[in-house]
Amino acid sequence: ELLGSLKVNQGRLMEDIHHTCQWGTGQRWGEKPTETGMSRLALSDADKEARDWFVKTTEALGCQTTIDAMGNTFAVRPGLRNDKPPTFVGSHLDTQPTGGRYDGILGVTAGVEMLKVLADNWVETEYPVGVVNWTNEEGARFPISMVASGVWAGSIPLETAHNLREVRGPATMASELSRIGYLGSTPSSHTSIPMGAHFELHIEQGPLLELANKKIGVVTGVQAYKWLTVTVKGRDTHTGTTDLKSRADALLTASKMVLHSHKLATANNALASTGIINAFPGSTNTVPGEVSFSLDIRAPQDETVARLYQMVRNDFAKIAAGHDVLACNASCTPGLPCSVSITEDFDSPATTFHSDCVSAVSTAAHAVLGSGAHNQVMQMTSGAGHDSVYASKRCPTSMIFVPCREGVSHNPAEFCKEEDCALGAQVLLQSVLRFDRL
Ligand code: HGY
Ligand code: MN
Ligand code: MN
Ligand code: MN
Repeated sequence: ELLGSLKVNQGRLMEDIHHTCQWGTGQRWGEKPTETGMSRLALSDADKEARDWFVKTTEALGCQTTIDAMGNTFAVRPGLRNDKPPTFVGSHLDTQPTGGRYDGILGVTAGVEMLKVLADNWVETEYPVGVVNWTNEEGARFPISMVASGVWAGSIPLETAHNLREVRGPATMASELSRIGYLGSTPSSHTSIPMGAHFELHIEQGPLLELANKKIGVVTGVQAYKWLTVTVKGRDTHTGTTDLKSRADALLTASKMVLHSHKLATANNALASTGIINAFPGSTNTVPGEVSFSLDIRAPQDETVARLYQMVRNDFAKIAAGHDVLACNASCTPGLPCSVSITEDFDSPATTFHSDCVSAVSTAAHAVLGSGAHNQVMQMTSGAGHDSVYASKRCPTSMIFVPCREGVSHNPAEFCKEEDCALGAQVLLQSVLRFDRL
């Protein structure tokens, strides 16, 4: 019937992706731009440009846009009836400092493409549909990932998010939101901006679809993850006059902790990653007296993350106190004890998406792929966090994955084939239209 015949326009979708990527090409924290990479940090000038494009484009497509107190931007296209909250498509326009062109960007531009298809075909949906650009999904510049959808869902206090300082400078989210003109007056809350459902198209960012030779991932949930900041304190001393046993070397101690967290993750079928490490004072000839580092721990089950967190707390205290947890004192000189403190920056329990949305995606994928669907579609959970995690706390939610080359993401080499972008957008469009009918 009509809805099934609606087709996304692949060329137009790719044009929007590459057009919007002119803002933030590959500036690695100030390094030289690269031709394909992206560095569109949340609330940067480049992010403002992309946001302005989103508002202008969706308003030209007949949407009413609302900006909330976290800069989340909701574009809503009215339906024939408006006595039900909109079915939303959402994702994010901010990227990692050395990211790619598809993570987040594909989801938002596919939402815009959905609006274009509806407009081209004069379709009037039963209920309103919407597209949302969530602020700072990455948590790269302001170190809580999915923070703005977290505020909208009522899981993160607005104050905490507004006062969040950027990892490499003095700006806060509130100061940057107002600087770029996206500190909206509408409260950032699901009660002010309710959603009937939330669908998100995203690249998988891992290798599973490609390895299984599948085209569409029907995402049933997201694994659990927790972000910690570990601070180790020792004593600044002279590198030329302090012998090894008299040092309280904070960086050496922190390095043992990073290695140990990897051993714990290996033993518990989990992931542990350190992406940021700062050594003070940061001088070649001063043994560092203070080090802080990030620790991102993830696992499919909450209890595994909780168990790992407990082991990290226990074992890091022992390592700081000088206990030979890593059994390396036989070959290296144990120094003086350090102290350690661990702050929990973020915690996202494992998420299960709603079966009615998962089945809307699955039905749409089979309708789009036709007879070949059974060996091109697979159900899976997400290793990466997404705004759909928080959306799912307040409305039926599911996600659609498409493969990306070698599963590489958070890297300028991130790549998704044009036909896969379009296929994902087609399944997204059909998922929304089917859900609109439910
Ligand atoms: O960290 C994540 O998984 C997501 O990219 N914010
Ligand atoms: Mn993303
Ligand atoms: Mn990402
Ligand atoms: Mn000196």
